[in-house]
Amino acid sequence: MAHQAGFVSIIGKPNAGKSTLMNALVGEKMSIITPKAQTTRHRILGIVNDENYQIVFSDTPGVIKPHYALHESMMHQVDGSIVDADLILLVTDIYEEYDEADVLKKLERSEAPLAVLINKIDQSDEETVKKKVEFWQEKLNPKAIFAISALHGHNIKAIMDFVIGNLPEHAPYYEKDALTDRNDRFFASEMIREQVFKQYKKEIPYSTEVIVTAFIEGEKLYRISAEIIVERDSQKNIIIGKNGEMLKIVGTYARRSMEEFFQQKIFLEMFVKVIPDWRTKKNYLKQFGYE
Ligand code: GDP
Ligand code: K
Ligand code: MG
Repeated sequence: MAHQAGFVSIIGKPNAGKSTLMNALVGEKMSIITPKAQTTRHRILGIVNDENYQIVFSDTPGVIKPHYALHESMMHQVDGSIVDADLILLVTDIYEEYDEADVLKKLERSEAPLAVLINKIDQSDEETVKKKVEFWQEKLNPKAIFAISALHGHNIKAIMDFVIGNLPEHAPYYEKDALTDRNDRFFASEMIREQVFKQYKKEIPYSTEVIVTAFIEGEKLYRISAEIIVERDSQKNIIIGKNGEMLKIVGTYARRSMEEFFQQKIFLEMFVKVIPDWRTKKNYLKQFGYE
């Protein structure tokens, strides 16, 4: 049998469950997940390898209207992932509303086979699911519609079968033991950012970037240094907290995630730095890896 390989883009609105789905499909925690919108800022690849196929899933930021330069970069990545796709999985929260202006417009430009995934059916009932299936049938007439729960792993197998059934014949794009295109530093910074999203309120997570400045793989432990970058002094004080308590909490949880992910003991040190309005400045965005 000829080898199959292809790019599968996971798109949808913020909080639909894209990152949860990607992790369920790949079986590893590649993408950070929080209840807040716009947690995912970069396109992240998760690769599933088998003797006969290689599926390259691509988790993307949620589709939004750009308000500042960082958002523009995020939407650029969504557009790119639609153009490159051999297959598209549109994830929708069963209770979210759709109109022509959002994701649908972006999909019109693609000829790739599309499956609509109606997610979070664990929070719903049969009647609502049936109505949503009809809605999507009417709206997009996709190749397949699945009612799923990414969180509980419901119908993940059906999606995998659909993907494999529609994957083009192609040589592998990546090494057959590759899990992702991202390096260890990226995952380390994402695990800190996940805690920033979980531990702080309001604009703090959106004003924060995390850069890993050192990643030293010792025999007994990894030494990781990171900068937490915020936009103002007041935010720096909030990040650190009274007597450094908040930063300590972030560090403890991030370190635990890293120890699980890397299967190594981790020594983590973090510094908080202010770069005024970094989100709106193209030179900083470029430096932080947003194209
Ligand atoms: P993304 O912004 O589209 O990447 O969404 P996330 O994967 O970050 O998930 C957003 C929130 O929805 C998180 O709190 C998830 O735990 C939750 N979530 C994702 N899938 C499901 C699901 O199938 N059922 C329920 N009840 N919650 C889910
Ligand atoms: K989210
Ligand atoms: Mg996400």
